[in-house]
Amino acid sequence: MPWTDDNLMSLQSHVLVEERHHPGATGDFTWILSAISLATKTIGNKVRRARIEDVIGELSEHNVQGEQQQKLDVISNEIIKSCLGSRANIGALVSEEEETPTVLRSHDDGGRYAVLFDPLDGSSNLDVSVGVGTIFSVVRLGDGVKGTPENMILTPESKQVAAGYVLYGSSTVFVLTTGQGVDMFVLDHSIGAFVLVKRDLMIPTSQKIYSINEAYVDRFPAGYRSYLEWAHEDGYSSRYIGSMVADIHRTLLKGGVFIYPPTDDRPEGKLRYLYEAMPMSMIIEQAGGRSIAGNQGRLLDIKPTSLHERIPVVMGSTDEVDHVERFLS
Ligand code: AHM
Ligand code: MG
Repeated sequence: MPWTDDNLMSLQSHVLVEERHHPGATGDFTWILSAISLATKTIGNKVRRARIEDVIGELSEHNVQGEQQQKLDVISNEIIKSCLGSRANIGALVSEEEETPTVLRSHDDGGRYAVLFDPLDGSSNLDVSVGVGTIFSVVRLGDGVKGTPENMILTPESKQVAAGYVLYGSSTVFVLTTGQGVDMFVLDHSIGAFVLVKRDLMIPTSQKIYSINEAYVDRFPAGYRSYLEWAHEDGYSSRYIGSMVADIHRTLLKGGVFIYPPTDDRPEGKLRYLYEAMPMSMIIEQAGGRSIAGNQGRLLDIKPTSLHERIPVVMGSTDEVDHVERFLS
């Protein structure tokens, strides 16, 4: 029976169907995404029970970025590593929370992919039950590229081939791109599966909404301040949750622009290239939007030189990104 919008389709079966359309497909994605699906269901369960299990709050440790780690950051990181660690085609796991990648196997031993992830983005919002999320990126490692895992991931021969996020909000939403558009799934708790709710999601081309931490305005470069003045006069509305996954999810569905600029104290911005900016840019572009690194042009054209690099971010509806860019150039 051909697929229609009325068919019930799980994340796993959706990926299997997509792979069938690619001659030579090896089932790699099915294998990796089923592990991500298991990990995020487990993390979602922890997030919902966090108060009850008393895992809200900070640890005494700081992560590699010097930021205070939350208990659930560490728990989520371990859950992802334990679910993905057994997948035979993954060579390395790279987490925002850890300084060095976890190397699982060499390319020669079948480790053809690296999975990069921010296990629990926005975790400082957990104690007030605001939506938080997991962001991930799947990178196909370049054939024959040798060296440290860092070199193998950052070399131009290695390519991001899939990206997604899971938002633990009023519903648990899985948004995925494998480079053929963006699909959205929602966790049906009664059957324990992510089910497809929307194929080929497209971001509206314009919407007068900006999403930025405006309290830092005095520390932004002049172009961002001028943009905000223009947007005030032009009747824009502001929406900022302070949890990137939730802010991007709203931007994807409703349109607008999400901005995290450089500031005087953080000249590179706050968001991490590999774990936040790169996967979200792929999703936004696949949904027909734009993503730029402030005044440095298309974000995905910039090649990072280290794993934990930060980058300014302007992404969302094409017209809205164009407006911001006008003031930055
Ligand atoms: P985190 O990875 O430490 O949670 O930080 C990233 C979060 C993003 O979710 C969010 O967009 C941003 O920090 C908010 O930062 P700010 O509080 O400076 O506005
Ligand atoms: Mg984060």
